[in-house]
Amino acid sequence: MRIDKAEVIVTSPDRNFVTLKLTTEDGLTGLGDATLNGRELAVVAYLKEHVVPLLLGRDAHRIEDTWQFLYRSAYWRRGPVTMAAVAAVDMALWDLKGKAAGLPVYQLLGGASRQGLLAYGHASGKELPELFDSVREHLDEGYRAIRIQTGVPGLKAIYGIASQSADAGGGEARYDHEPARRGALPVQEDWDTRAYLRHLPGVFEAVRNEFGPEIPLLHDGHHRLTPIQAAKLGKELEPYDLFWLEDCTPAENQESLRLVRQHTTTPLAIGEVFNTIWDFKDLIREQLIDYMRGAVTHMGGITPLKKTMDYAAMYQVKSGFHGPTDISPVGMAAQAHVGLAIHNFGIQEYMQHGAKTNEVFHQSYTWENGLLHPGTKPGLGVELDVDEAGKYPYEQAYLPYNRLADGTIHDW
Ligand code: CS2
Ligand code: MG
Repeated sequence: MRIDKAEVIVTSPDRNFVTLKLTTEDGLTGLGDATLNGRELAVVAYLKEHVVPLLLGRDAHRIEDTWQFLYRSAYWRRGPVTMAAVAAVDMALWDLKGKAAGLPVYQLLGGASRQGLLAYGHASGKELPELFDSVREHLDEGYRAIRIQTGVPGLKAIYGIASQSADAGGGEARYDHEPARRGALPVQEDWDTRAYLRHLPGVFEAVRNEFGPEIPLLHDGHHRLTPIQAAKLGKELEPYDLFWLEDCTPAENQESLRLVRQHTTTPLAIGEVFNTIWDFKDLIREQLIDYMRGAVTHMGGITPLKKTMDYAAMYQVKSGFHGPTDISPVGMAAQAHVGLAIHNFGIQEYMQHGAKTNEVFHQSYTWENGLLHPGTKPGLGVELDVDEAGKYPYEQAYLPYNRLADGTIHDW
């Protein structure tokens, strides 16, 4: 099954997406997501200039060999750009193998371990009434688990508040559809950790009072706290029984989570900015996290994501794959196949894509009764309408950045 053609398709319906499309000599096509939010064109160049020439004529069946070839022959390993490019090839090859076998990819990964994937949605509000409405909206949409993000008094614009319009100046585009803002330069947001730490526990108390003790609630700290601040927050949130506290502190230094673990039993989820199993090695081996947040697109594909989850299973660490809108429908489908097959599945983030995106990417994954299912079509189950994609050329967009009141740059 020789690879005959390799195309890098860039489109920007509701946001920028980069997709690799492989075509074999027998006309089979495979898709892979290579979207790296705010740095998309770097991956396009990596693919077009360096990877595509290596793929033509290769046997598409040799997934593991191709993965090892791309990872090791580059000499320069790891990192978000490299691993997004490798991921796209890996996903496209699994898509091709599924189509050649006439089976959905999860069947090639060992078959289904459950009926469907528990998924969580993003509820948010600048203040409580808006937040409660957003929670109700998500319950009405069938979500059985909900992430809670709240505004903080005194801060104009912070991560994750849907109603906060994209340009913070009252423009139309909703924030929850896309944290990256179209424009020539990134937008600055402000941050105050002490104000956030004072405010958040009260918000969770109010949400529990309003919606009761059962519903799984999640929160994304978005990498903004020091280890001791994260420990304090985790402890103060314990009465509200969170499903997880995510990215409570930047985790380049994996051992910094030891301090957090010492002080709190609030479950911890980390890993959406990680790119290889090595980034998780100590966190998992030392039981410093409970959920692995890697995304198939940023972890190098289905092959390494499955291996990392097999390693995590030894330590009873479960999956919590990253699933915002900057993971394309191809990436979302790929990680749904992995999620359905692995035993140590925990939960799947599921931020729904916009209408234009769904015109470009025709998915077969389903969302019913709060469960996501990748569908039973051969391969990954997603097709890309190239003509439709052609209507939406790339638009420069950046993720915001943070400065503290004294002007210091801070994690966004
Ligand atoms: C977030 C993302 O969904 C999440 O958990 O951390 O929205 C993240 O900000 C974006 O993916 C960045 O591109
Ligand atoms: Mg996150």
